[in-house]
Amino acid sequence: MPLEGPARIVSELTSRGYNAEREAVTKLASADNPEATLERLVDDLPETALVVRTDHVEAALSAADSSAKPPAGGQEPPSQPDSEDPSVSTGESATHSSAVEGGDPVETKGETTADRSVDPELRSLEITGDMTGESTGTGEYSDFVSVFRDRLERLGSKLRGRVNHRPATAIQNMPGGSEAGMVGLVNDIRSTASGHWLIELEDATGTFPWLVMKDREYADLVAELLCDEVLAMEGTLADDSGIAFVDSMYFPDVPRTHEPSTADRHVQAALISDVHVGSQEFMHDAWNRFADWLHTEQAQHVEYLLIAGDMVEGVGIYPDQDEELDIVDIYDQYEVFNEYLKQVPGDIEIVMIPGNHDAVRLAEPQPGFDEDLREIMSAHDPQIVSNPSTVTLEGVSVLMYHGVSLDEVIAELPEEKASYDDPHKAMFQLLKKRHVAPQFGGHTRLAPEEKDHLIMEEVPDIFHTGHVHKLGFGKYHDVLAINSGCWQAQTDFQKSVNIDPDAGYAPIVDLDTLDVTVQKFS
Ligand code: D5M
Ligand code: FE
Ligand code: ZN
Repeated sequence: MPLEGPARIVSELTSRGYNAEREAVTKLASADNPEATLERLVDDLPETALVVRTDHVEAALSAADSSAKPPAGGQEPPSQPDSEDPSVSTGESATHSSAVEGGDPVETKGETTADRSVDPELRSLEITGDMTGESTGTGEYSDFVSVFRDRLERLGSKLRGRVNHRPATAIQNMPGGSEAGMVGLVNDIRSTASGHWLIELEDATGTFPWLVMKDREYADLVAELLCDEVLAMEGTLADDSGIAFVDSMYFPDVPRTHEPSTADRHVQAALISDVHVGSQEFMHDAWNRFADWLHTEQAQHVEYLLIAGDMVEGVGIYPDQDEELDIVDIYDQYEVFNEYLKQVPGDIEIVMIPGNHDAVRLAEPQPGFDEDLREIMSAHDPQIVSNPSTVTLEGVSVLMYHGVSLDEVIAELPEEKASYDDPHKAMFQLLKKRHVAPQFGGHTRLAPEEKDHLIMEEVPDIFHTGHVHKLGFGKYHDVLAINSGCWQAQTDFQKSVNIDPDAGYAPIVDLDTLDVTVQKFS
């Protein structure tokens, strides 16, 4: 196959040390013989040239022998190292010239645009909540105390105005039969012999038990509770003041009046995650098609690309994972990931956070990649920030979180409230709790810090997660929740537990309307 996809042309040019104007790439892609044109162009480029411009392509085109036939080619992806060769080292891939052979057919011809004019002046991108370099944790027990104290303080402040609350120890001393209220962390959830629910709330002074009667309207909400989340309860004290009967329950929640912000112009963001480069199941063909599509007219308004973790497959993440590794060295995995990233148009702004497969600490919050990894992934000068972080694109705030806690929410809550098939519903629960990872101690590891970085202090306009490898989106009190699928086909483990991943999709959000369209590349 000829070198026809714009992404492959970009890859080939960068592998030879050149950047290229978008229009130049488009012109090359639509040449009769892009391969020969590229060779001629590179031969004729002035020695000092760093950027391939349209006029360079035009000169090469007019000189080219238009009768040259493209060579027959295989089906292998081009500029990337052969995915079936585990010994590949990515440092070499940069000088690989196989980009001119092979390549799968992507129908971008005729769709490409010569005038994808992007005005960088119109853009704005602001990061908040990036804790990279700000970790205060010493690993001491006292840090766990302070992170939970901070959680209770800050999420509690969203509830204290709504209930007439008292400290746990004061409630114990109130006369039996009085009305009481409390703001606390859920310490324990138990069912009683008679089918009622006993919920122990904890605050800075101690704990107090609250009883939800099984026939009360609030009983249904008990199924949504997770340990360590912050909520408020109101109710009536029993005669001996040793317990209270719950009349109402309040969550920090997203106010119903929340009105999301939107961009002032028609501009789009592609939201993806879980690329898993280095896995045998990484879908390079789908990625190539995605990257090619980004160069087309149809994608001309996509100016931002957000990647919510699991760039690479990593090593030693799960037992027996190495049997499915294509690239065994973690740094090589990032090198190859960077090659794939290079296929993305150079004028798209990229923001990325790490996930549980990435080479940063597993405990959340996870700081952004270290200097060595940033260096490796420098192709696009991406914004590399912590998991979680908020990025505000032209006024639209996007809370990015990898999503490990979603496994927990899905495991603990009933099917209709959270499931792998509807991952956004699990995200709704996190929004309601105003915390990306409420429950401590299961899948989700929490780094002891002075501050709880996992609280949703502000309501985001968009909440973007990944991790569960399922695509799903929906609105909760007007917040758009998107879980973005993956680029990894089903693994043996996923087969064994019946997880059927949504691989090779890119949800695209209109930042001016918050509408979503899904592009399929698999
Ligand atoms: O996670 C992808 C999804 O699959 C996520 O829901 C966890 C689950 N998963 C995948 N492999 C395992 C193993 N070995 N044990 C438990 N859960 C697993 P990802 O972060 O991409 O691995
Ligand atoms: Fe993943
Ligand atoms: Zn993950």
